[in-house]
Order: sequence, then C-alpha cells, then structure tokens
Amino acid sequence: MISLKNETIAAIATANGIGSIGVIRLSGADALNISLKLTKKSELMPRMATLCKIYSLDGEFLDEAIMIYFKAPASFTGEDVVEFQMHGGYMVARMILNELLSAGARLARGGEFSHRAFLNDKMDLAKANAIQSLINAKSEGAVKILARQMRGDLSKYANELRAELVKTLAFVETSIDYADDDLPSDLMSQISEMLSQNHAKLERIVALSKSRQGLIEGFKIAIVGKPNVGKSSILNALLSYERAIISDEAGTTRDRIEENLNIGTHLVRIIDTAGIRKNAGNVENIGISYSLKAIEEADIVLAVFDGSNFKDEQDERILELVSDLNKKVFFVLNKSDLDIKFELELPDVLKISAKNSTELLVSEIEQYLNSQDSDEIILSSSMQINSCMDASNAIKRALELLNESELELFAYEINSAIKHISMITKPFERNEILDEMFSSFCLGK
Ligand SMILES: Nc1nc2c(ncn2[C@@H]2O[C@H](COP(=O)(O)OP(=O)(O)OP(=O)(O)O)[C@@H](O)[C@H]2O)c(=O)[nH]1
Ligand SMILES: [Mg+2]
Repeated sequence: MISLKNETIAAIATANGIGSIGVIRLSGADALNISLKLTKKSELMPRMATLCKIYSLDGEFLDEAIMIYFKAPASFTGEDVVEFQMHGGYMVARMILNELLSAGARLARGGEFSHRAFLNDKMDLAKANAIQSLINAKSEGAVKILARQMRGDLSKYANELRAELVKTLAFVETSIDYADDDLPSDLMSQISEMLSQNHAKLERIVALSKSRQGLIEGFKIAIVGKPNVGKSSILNALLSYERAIISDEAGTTRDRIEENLNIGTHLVRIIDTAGIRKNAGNVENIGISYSLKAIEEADIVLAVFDGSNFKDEQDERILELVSDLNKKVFFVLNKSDLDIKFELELPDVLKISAKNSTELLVSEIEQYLNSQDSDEIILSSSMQINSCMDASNAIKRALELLNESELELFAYEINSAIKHISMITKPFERNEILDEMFSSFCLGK
C-alpha cells in the first residue's frame, strides 16, 4: 500500500498528437517497482538509457521504449522518477499509461510534478513560474527572458534582497531586546542607507518590468486616428490579409479589432479602432470610447493622419490625445502615394502608403521593440510585480518608522516586506530564517 505522501504519479508528458516519440513520466516511491513490473526486468541502472520491452500486466507485448531511471533525489521532482520514451502516437501512450495506473500509479494532476519539485526544494517559485511561462511563450524575446529566470537570475535577485531584509530585521529585533550600547552607534544610519538602496532597486525593477511586460505577453499596439485616414488599411497591410473592412466612407470600423502578429522576434497584439471624431452617431460613439480605452491599454500607439488632406480640427484632437502619453507614439502620415498636403512639424514622422508598402513602419516598430530587449532581470508575472510593489511600499513605511524610532512597528513592516519578496521564490518561514541569522551574529548572548 502506497502512503498518500509517497503516492506515485504518472502522466503523458508529450503533447496530444502524432510525433516520433511519446514520453510518460512516473514519479514517486514506487516508480521503479511499477516500471520493473511492466518491463519484466529485475533492475534499471540509474541515469542509463535502457531499451526495454513493455508488457501489459497480462503479459501482452505493447511497445519498445527507452527507459531512464532517475534515482531520488537526483531527479526533476526529487523523488524516484522513471521516464518512458515510447513510439509516438496517442494510443500507445494511453495504453501504457493505463497499465501504469493498474500497477499502482495514480494520474498526476496538472502541475503536480513541478509542485513536488518545489516541495522537495528542487526549484523555487520563480523557476516554476518561468517553466510554466516558457511552455506558453509566443516570442523569442519571451523565451530569452524566461530562460534567464529558469537559470535562477530572478531567484538570486530576490534571495539577496530577502537576506538583507532578514539581516536588518534581526539587527533591529536584537536592538529592541538588548541594550543599545551593545550595537554600533551608526547602525541605524547604515540600516536606513541599505533600505533606501533596496527601495530604489525595487522601484526600478517594478517600473522596468511594467514597461517591458510586452516582451513576455506581447506588446499592444493601438492604431488611432480620425475616420478614413487608413487605419484599417494599415492593419490589413501589416497582417498581409484583408482582416478589416475598408471603405472610403468615414466611420467604417465601429468595433475594435485585435490580431496577433510577429514582428522580428517579438509578438505584438495590434488593435484597430474606430476613427475618433466629434458628432459621431451613437454606435460610433461606443466605438470611439473603445478607441480611447485602446490608447490607454496600449504599449505603443500609431497615430495615423491622412497625408493627402490638410490638417483639420479632428487631427488636432488626435495630436492632443497622444501628446502627453507616457508611452511610445509613432506619427504616421498615410496615403503618401498621393500629393502631401498635411503639415506635421514633428521629428520622425513616418510617411507611408498602406496601399503600397508598410515596410518603413514595420522596420521602425521592430527597431523600437529590439531597443526594449534587456539583459536586466525583469519580473514576468503580475504576481511577481505585485509582490515587489508591496515589498517596496512596506520598506518605504519602514524607513519613515525608523526615522521616528518606532522600532517595533518598523520590524513589523520589514517582516511584511520579507513576506512579499519571498513570494517570488519561497514563502518566508520566520523562525527558520531568524534562527539562522541570529546564530551567525555571534552576539554571545
Ligand atoms: N491612396 C491611398 N488610399 C488609401 C491608403 N490607405 C487607405 N486608403 C483609402 O482610404 C479609405 C479609408 O481607409 P480605411 O482603412 O477604411 O480607413 P480607416 O481609418 O480605417 O477608417 P474608419 O474605419 O472609418 O475610421 C479607403 O478608401 C482606402 O482605400 C493609401 O495609402 N493611399
Ligand atoms: Mg477602419
């Protein structure tokens, strides 16, 4: 009988479809025994690829597979793991999986292998999150960032910060408990300096991560402009197919249209919107409010103007709308295949013709996206961003309390900052860490 803790779990690890090989993963205390039953072998050498015949429990030959046994704790989950690499195709995998289940394994729940790896200290939350996101990554840029997280860069960042905070907490809690003259007199200013630096560090990573979130999720690009300037024509040209209806009637697009597109190594989500103008009809007004929302949501805005016409009040309104946006705006003068009448006294105006080519626009967007690539560590999920923001706020409050010599409240805030920052890697266990820190202080008391 397998105890609940040591339940052996099994799952098909490869995608559901036709491929040359299929992989089943088995993890838990009974993984080896179950595998031996199905292969009629007496042993499997750890970390050795072994070609085995696989039989059903009734003794019927099912397939040949390369088997690899990873002996605990040197495995993905930290438990005994056996991997079956069988011939591809869903039926073979299913039949073998069923035999594993009859032999005592249970079907793994989603993410259960990673969960066990986390519980066995094989990976922290940052790595688990990176693996999950890597599987779903849709652009080369995202893969690069997530690979760095998997390597442990973010964990190192969070752990170093956490270690400094724990040290601070230990110092201050000690100073609450012990006589002041046992501690260096400039300790408070040292702590204050260190906390200010960490606060700035957190503010920076949050700001950087927010502005670079598009590297992972795909940057959002909103195409805005007054009616009839050629917004939908630009969308269609970028997508290379007729996605949106185009006509010379103003107010053609009334609903917001969104499509994904790869530009260079990046994924972008492009949003075509209803032309913005005054005195539009009711339905169009709804569309216009969607456009304003699209500007708000977007990372990049394409402000489009009709180069073949003179600038009017509506164009002025668009210029006004995008003038103090805290995001990248491309000013696009469309219809440049016609005589240019539109005057736009701005640097970097992109003169294009959606009818002929959007190459210039694409290469400018690509250049901008490449410039956002960064070797710096960034947070890849909103949970990580929120944890850093919460930690940063707690440190800020702690700094104020330190100035007021409110040490107990200060300790409470630092504790809270540690808890938040720990959410990135591993939830904070106060006693365990404080014991460790205090033991290294050699206070002799
Ligand atoms: N000559 C020329 N005509 C263009 C160009 N781009 C778009 N047009 C024409 O301009 C008209 C309006 O194009 P749309 O793409 O529907 O414009 P829009 O901005 O999406 O318009 P609304 O959806 O009404 O806001 C159509 O007749 C297009 O064929 C261009 O580069 N050159
Ligand atoms: Mg349109």
